[in-house]
Amino acid sequence: MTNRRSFLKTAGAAMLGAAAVSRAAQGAVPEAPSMDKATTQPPLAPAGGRPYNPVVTLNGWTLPWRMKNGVKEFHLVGEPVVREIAPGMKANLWGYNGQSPGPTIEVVEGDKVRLFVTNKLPEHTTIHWHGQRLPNGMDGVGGLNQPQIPVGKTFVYEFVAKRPGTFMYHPHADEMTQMAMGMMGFWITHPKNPAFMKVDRDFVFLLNAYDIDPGSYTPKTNTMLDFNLWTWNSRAFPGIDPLVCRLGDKVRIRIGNLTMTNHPIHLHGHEFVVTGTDGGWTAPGSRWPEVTTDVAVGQMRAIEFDATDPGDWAFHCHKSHHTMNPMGHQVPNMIGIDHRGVAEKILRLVPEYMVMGERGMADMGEMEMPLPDNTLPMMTGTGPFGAIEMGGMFTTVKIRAGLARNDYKDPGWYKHPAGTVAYEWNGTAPLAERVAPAAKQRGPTVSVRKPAGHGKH
Ligand SMILES: [Cu+2]
Repeated sequence: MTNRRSFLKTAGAAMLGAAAVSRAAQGAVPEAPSMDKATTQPPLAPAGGRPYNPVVTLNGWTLPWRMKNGVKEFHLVGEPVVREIAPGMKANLWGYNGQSPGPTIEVVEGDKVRLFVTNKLPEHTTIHWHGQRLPNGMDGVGGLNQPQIPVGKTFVYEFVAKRPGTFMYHPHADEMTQMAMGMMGFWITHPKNPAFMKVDRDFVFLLNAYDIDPGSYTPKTNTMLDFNLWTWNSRAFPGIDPLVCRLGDKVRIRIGNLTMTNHPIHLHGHEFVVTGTDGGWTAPGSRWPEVTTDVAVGQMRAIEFDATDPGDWAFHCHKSHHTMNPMGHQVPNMIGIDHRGVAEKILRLVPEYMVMGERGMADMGEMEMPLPDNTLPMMTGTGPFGAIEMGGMFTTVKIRAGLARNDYKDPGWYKHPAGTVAYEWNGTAPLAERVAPAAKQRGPTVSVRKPAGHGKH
């Protein structure tokens, strides 16, 4: 058995940290597979090495590897990519191997791992292996742990995947620009014992955010907080695939946050426990049931639940602006405003002016308003009952009986058993009582005109 010392001896250039590979070593660089699809790819069953239960990357894929003299070798290529954010919108991003985020890396606890990183960006870069235990010179902080990887060069990172758990990778060089452009990926180190913490379905995705003006394609990389596209693995609803689960499955979802704010992630219809954090698995006695868990900036969380109830369950960030797409966040609140006087004047100047918002913004979910090219509507998506009125960080967990073990295909909308859907009351409704004194205390009431049929209040 090779110990770590002899492993590093075989690593050649990597003994000095992540150094440029020699020309001789270049010939030995494994091929770098590339992905041209933005849809969820089936889990990649291990072709060799220690057995493990592969994960499913939401709207992503796992990078194939090769075994060379007992070392798992991967090849990541940092490069400009075009990513479909949702049907109807593409973005010019930077990513790895054809997509942003990059492919998920899957290894097993104790694996010796060698990662070739080729820089095809217009500026230098590095990769930091977020959360890993590794030699300091492999940690990827440009200038601190290694020289940055120059344009056109390939560097080698080499370490033993010591700790099983959930990790991320991203540049630590011109970080603000490179992460705002989409350079990031997921890393899973599976436990040596495949029976440990075994689940039936194991989904992974990153939380990321972009600021792309309606009608444009390239993120504004200097934005600090006011992003307008809130995405999971660089996809926005309705572009995020459903997480398809078989009824009765034990399900894990791992989430990493590489945005500039926290995201309270909320699952409908089921309670879950947080079984994993940045530092590894939580002790069973430390877990408590939740339906929402906050994933702070730079954190990873693994949640687990039993898929006990069939249906299409909403799964989303609970910040309501994070379940909207770019248009309309600057619109003033028009609820209760009588537009008519001003609308007449505006219509003389702008004949196509549309009065909206006086009853709320739900009209936005249904209307077909002309949008600039390459722009997603603010509230969108259509379900079996009509407009879903969502965007951004929203999708569904679809739980169905009778799926095959490895079936992740979208089963379509849930067919509700008769008598299990909320329904309209057709009997007499009691009149709402009005409390006159309280209204008086609030000062003079405003007279609001409602469209015909809604009465006058
Ligand atoms: Cu959020």
